Amino acid sequence: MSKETEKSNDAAAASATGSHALQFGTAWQYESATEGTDHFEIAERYDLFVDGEFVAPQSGEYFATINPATGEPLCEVASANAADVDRAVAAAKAALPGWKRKSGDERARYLFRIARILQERAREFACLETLDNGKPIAETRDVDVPLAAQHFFYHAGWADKLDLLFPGRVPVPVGVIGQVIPWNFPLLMAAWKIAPALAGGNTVVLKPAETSPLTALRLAEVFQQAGLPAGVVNFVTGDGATGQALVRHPDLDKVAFTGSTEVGKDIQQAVAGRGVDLTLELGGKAAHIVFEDAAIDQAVEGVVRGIFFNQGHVCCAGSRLLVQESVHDLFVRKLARRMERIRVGNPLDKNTDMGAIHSAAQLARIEELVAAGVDEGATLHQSSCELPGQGFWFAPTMFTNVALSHRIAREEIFGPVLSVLTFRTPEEAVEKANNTSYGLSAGIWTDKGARILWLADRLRAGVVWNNTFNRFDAASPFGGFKESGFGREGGRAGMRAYVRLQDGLSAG
Ligand code: TAP
Repeated sequence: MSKETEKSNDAAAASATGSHALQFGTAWQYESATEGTDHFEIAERYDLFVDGEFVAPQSGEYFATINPATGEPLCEVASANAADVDRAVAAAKAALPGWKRKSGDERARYLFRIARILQERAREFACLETLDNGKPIAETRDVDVPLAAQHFFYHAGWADKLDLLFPGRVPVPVGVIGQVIPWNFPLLMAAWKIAPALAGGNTVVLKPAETSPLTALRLAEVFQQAGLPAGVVNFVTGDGATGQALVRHPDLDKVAFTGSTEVGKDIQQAVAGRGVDLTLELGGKAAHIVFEDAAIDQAVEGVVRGIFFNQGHVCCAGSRLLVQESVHDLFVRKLARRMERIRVGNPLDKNTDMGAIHSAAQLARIEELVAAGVDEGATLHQSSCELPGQGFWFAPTMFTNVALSHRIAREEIFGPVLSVLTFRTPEEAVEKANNTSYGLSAGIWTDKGARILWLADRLRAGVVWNNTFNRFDAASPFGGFKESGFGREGGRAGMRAYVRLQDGLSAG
């Protein structure tokens, strides 16, 4: 047996037993009962992706990326300093004239090709995302990767129809775009940012989050495979300092950021007065409102999806449940019973519902806020599930007897923790739902269509889901009000953020 086969068999056995022993630079096997076996490699070390190739960082520094399910390092990744960022921006700037000269039809063909390759390599991407992020394979396989491919398909469709999007105006590219993304949907957030930028004729430098860079680097391989011209997309990996250097670079025409409200405010100051376009997709504390006339069992499922999907590491998570007082006890009883059935464990197991908390730092933040909830007098309910001994884990958690003033009702926990409040009238539901500095999303469960319209009109949230939650589509714009940011991603509104509109008349 070759060394490689030996390693991959060890990895497969480890994943099957739930003990993911792993070394740097290993090979992985993902076995599916119905679809055969996939095999892919994780290199020992990844460089920056600049001007169409992988290059060693001028910083000479690398950092480890960790598998959250084990706490063990997966591999090393280059840390870009200001000089590396400068090189990447220079590559994007040099590539801009050639890329924006291409016809919309030509740009569309690249995007279609990228989307198709992503689909062909879907299982490899799903496994890699699960290993680097900790989220369950059922989610990376059914949500993250298909939606990432959908974003490239969708924006390929716009690339040659921009004139139809903006009738009477002439859409032109913004220019060189600096993009910074978080760790909770690493591949999907990269797709949300890159696809519209390329469709609009812009070039890109993107910084993935320090703790989840691997699928962006593999996306770079897809771009090579698709023959995307050198420099059109560049990836600089690193920590917050790399992000700071990027958003402050003088040659950017636009910054697009997804992440925390705190960092969003810092970026707003950094770009102020520079004539740089800015879009911010920030945090949230969504109200999920359940009326007594709702289909209660379906609403319970919706609430579970709203807060426990992706371990609650979701900006639009339904983290504040507002339930009508008359059905509160029944609803909480059903929810507590349902929480017991959430399977928490090995993210590579297809039957797992909830995977690992993404990092030790995020786990510490969740623990701190849960302790604050207990101290402030809310009642804690936790699933009795057994948590693995290694890695970062937190059980599905719910608080009842929560007051609006409690930290768990105000601050974004970004974990599998639900705060339950009550209301009596629709007016009170709206008042409580809007009593937050955030305004990203909200959900409504009721049998009455008129009530949905009445509430949706009054909720200060960029996205309002009705009798469903956490549904995404490339054609549907996504973004926030208030401290959840501005600008939209997806749909026509998302495309608008990646073009500037000129007016002009031609002679004759
Ligand atoms: P942040 O700590 O804000 O980090 C986001 C990204 O910014 C990371 O790549 C980070 O690098 C980088 N960064 C950190 N400091 C920076 C600075 N001063 N200048 C430029 N870049 C900087 O957020 P996070 O913890 O990764 O993600 C969770 C947050 O993202 C939550 O608040 C969540 O609600 C929000 N989020 C929002 C959305 C939408 S669409 N609204 C979607 C997903 C997540 P490092 O990671 O390397 O430090």
